[in-house]
Amino acid sequence: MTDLSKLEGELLAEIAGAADLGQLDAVRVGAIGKKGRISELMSKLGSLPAEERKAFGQSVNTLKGKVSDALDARKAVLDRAALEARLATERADVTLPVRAGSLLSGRIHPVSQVFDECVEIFADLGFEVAEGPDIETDDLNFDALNIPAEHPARQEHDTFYFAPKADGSRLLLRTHTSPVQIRTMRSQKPPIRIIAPGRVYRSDSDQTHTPMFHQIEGLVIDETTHMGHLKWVLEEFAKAFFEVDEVRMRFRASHFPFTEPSMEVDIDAAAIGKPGQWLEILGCGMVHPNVLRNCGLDPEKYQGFAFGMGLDRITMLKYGIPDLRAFFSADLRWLRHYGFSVLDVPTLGGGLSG
Ligand code: 2NM
Repeated sequence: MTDLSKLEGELLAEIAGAADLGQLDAVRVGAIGKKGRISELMSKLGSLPAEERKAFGQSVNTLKGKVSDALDARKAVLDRAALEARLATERADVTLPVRAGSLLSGRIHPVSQVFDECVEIFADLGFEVAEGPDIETDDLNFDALNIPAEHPARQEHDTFYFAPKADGSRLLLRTHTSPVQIRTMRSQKPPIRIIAPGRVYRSDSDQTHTPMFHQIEGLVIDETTHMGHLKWVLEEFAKAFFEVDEVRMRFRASHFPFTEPSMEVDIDAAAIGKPGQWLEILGCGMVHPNVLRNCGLDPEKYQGFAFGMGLDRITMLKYGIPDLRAFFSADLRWLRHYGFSVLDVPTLGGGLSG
């Protein structure tokens, strides 16, 4: 028994004296490791006379418990000290200015900036962002949208087709982001509130058209969604996007196969400091009953609106960029002039464009 209390005193002193986690682990192995001093005592148990075995075993177990507790307590103290030491060396002065480097010299492309601004505005209005592939089927890009094979819009869209497959079907580069709306209507139940921003492709190239450009389309489907909702959403968008308190808008009757009625929307250029002119910014309408049916939605129960606008065009309008082709020229001087700081993330609270 005196041996055990002596051992206890020694081990507790070693534990208290361990200066770091490495030393403490060495003490642990020496005490309760496989060949540690307490484990050795346990292995001697078998050689004791039966009447001593129980009491001795209990004493060794009590000792082991005390030593384990002391090891745990010391480990907690040393862990804490190690963490404090690490935190002291990793302290950062957040008041220092940003270090010159790629974060400061890099620039966000104006189209990317406008893309992010639109996502921010529509997210605030309760829209989710939906995405889909750039390569689509005839069905999703045209048929489902009430644009049948011989419809003139099919030619107007100047589609880039891939070589036909053995079964005659062919893939294409999407000419608008509407296939994303079709995919969403076919896979989700209303209410639906989405925007679909992304790249689109048309075989068309001149001063004001590039074969790849960017669109943002929107879709709202519910049981009572009407044109008042459409006009309100577009007005809220236009005010937020052009960062003005009021914007005059004009809705002109138009025609798209996928909406009825269809409208084109102009804004008073006063919004960009050039009063007295109307600028076309988007197309919209109430989703055609055929489109709803093509997506498995009952047009007697559901209705909604959709809109589409060219991001490149509204980027030029908002930021006064005169030449569309410079967008894709990868000219660093142009990007330094028209680009945005990486750190200037557009938010409604902090101002969209900084
Ligand atoms: C536009 C104009 C009007 C449109 C319609 C749909 C869908 F899938 F719901 F039918 N998506 N986008 C739409 C409507 C697009 O772009 C000028």
